[in-house]
Amino acid sequence: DIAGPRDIGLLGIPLEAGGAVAGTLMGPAALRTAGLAARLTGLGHRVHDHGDVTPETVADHDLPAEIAARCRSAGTVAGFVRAAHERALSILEAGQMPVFMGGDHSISMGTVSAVARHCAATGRDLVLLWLDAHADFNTPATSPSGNIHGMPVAMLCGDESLKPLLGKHRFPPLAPENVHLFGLRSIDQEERRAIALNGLDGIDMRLVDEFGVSVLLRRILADLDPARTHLHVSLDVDFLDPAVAPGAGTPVPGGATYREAHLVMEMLHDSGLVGSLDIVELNPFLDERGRSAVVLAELTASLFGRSVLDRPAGQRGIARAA
Ligand code: 5AB
Ligand code: MN
Ligand code: MN
Ligand code: MN
Repeated sequence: DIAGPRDIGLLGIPLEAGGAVAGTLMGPAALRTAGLAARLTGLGHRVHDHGDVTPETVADHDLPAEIAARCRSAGTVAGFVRAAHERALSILEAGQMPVFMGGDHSISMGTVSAVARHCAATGRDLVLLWLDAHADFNTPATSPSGNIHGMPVAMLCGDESLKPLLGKHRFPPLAPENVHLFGLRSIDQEERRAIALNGLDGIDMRLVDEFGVSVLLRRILADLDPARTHLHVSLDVDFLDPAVAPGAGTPVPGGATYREAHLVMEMLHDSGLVGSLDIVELNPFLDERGRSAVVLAELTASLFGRSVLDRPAGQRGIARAA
């Protein structure tokens, strides 16, 4: 039953080297302080907090010259990505539903690649919902900033130049048609070309304004077979409007409202498709009195079944009906 209790595995990945603004290393601590675990146990779930990952030590010069030269702090990022990948895999293998607490968005190179491995081993199709103002589809060759948190989607879709960040680990790259970028409002020129070329599904804020989040999300969910699909949700704090969540290092105006974001989470819960979640880019140093951390904890609770009123099964099904 999609409304039933689950075993949830929390994992903190306190990485900030993938972005330009320091502070996301405090993300896991802020989410814990915002009461994430208690909110989930309050909904009847069992929560296992696995603590924070201990990064491996990787030197920049142990990485290919292209990465070391064009990406900021590549060794540090690689160390976290590899450790996150291993820890993620063991949480998945233990049968828990992982909630990965970043850390900047480069942690997803480790978490989602582990989910992809797990899906391949268990015969399920991985679909990625990327809730973000940005596409994060840059590569070392196209990135205007050299910040690795702008590159995880390219890496997960199989970009060869980024593969070495994961070290010895191998994973099946995501099919671009199974990647849904949702909330877009800031894309770089070459990135935009690459998205079209590779056939990713991009949903920008113009579409959200014209059709609303519910129609657009339903269109994605309606195509997915619940028996086969593992949906991974990667929630970047800058998906939200900066007025709702100021704790973001790369804020972009015109983001999702509090209510739009909650509706997305509620519909995702009702779909019964979600198998794993990243909560990333929260920068408590830029936040206002913990507001953004609390919003993210509340959104996570909605994803795990919090609702204002009980919803009869028939009404829940609306979320996936075409
Ligand atoms: B985030 C930018 N496209 O590549 C780049 O916050 C920003 O994880 C990336 O979405 C933002 O540096 C990365 C300009
Ligand atoms: Mn991002
Ligand atoms: Mn972003
Ligand atoms: Mn960011």
